[in-house]
Amino acid sequence: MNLRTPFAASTIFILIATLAQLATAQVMPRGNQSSPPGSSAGLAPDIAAATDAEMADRVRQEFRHAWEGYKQYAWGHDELKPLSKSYHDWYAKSLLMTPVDALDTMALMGMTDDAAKTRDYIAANLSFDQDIYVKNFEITIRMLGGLLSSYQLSGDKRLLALADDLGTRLLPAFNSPTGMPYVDVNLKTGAVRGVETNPAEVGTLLIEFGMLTKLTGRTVYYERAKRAVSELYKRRSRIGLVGSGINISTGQWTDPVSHIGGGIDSYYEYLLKASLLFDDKDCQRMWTSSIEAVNKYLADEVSTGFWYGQANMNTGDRASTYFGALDAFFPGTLALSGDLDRARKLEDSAYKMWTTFGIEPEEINYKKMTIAANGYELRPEIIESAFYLYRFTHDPRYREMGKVFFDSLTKYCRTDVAYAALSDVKRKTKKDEMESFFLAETLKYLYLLFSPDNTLDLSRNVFNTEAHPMRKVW
Ligand code: DMJ
Repeated sequence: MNLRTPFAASTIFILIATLAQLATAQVMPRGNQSSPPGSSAGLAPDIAAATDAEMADRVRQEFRHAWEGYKQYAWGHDELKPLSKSYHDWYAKSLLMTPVDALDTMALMGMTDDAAKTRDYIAANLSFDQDIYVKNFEITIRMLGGLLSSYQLSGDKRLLALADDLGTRLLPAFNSPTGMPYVDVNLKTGAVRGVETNPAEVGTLLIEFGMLTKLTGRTVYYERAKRAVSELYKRRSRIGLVGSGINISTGQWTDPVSHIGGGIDSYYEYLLKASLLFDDKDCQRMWTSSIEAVNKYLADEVSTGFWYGQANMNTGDRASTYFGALDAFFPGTLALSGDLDRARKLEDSAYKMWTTFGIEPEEINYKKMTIAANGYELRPEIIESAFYLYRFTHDPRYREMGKVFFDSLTKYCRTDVAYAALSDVKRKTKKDEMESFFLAETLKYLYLLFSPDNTLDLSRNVFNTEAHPMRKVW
């Protein structure tokens, strides 16, 4: 790990992570927490025997398979429908979501020719001058994030110009009485709508808008996104938790249930990551006090393992015991913060969730180990966490887990033209959806899990929540 970075906060975090890693290595031989995950999971023999380089290559082949399916049946549109072999656009006009989201994965996988052709297509055909209301959060993490990381990887200024244009069109979202963003913004008129939102939609903008400021010199982006997250943090409860719903006009909470899952998840992730990427001391302070409350009130050690559940943000009383595919990002964030102990334990629980049902359900009741939401959306989070844990521990256990994830994906989600989400993880019933994050995140983290560390240097890059790497250089 390279410690020669001019970023003081990053250095401290990396140092903590490294020390924790060394401490772990001293007390535990590698992979000793239990038997290697792959050994009992009925892996296909060729996967069980595959080397790391072979696994990385197999993941690349599967990316290519899904990308070819998109190109053949959905080219120019937002997403491929893998069963009907048609396409889906989020709005009245396509925003080329899959190509923009998938572009940096191609670059990292060395698919230079595809990446160059896709960049040219995006530059020639993507226009944000559209009279459509878009979701500020989703368009920021997928489109703005994708354009910025691909700009940094390629140096193609056309992508930065598109990102700057998109950022300008999204800025009206912040014109609310509190400074927290409206849910939707019209890209042409700047009209806004949607006052009922959640911490993730308010707090998951600073990495992308912050990078825009660093790369264009326009300070308004950083200021607006930073104000939004600070206004949210200011409204945390007396015991330091945030709820699931907030009104951005009144600043009042509309749902007091606190957790680390969908709707709150990346708010925490970005407090930590913005402190690392921008050396932002306010974010570091907000992260430190938030994680203390989260560990105190949401962490839950029960007979089935170590989990994070739901609690009332004002009293801290346990509200329910659900954990799901989205929550599985948290071992990765804990690992990045240096807390390898909790990160390892939580990833073990998440892995148990995956293997109990043959693939990961959207949500389970972790006390009873029963399914609460019965789908698999091709989500990346558990793989993302295995990737971070592998990088910080080099414990082969996490690559073994990766083989199991890959095996289940190819067994249950692969179609003749691409990959499909599951509507029912028990019956392994496919549905006609392949979200862009499958190419942006799921296959990227799986590829990086099996690739040499220098494929993407974690001391110089911070991933946005859609797995777009942002380089600490501007
Ligand atoms: C992605 O769009 C992002 O990872 C987001 O933070 C959560 N949901 C999906 C993937 O599951």
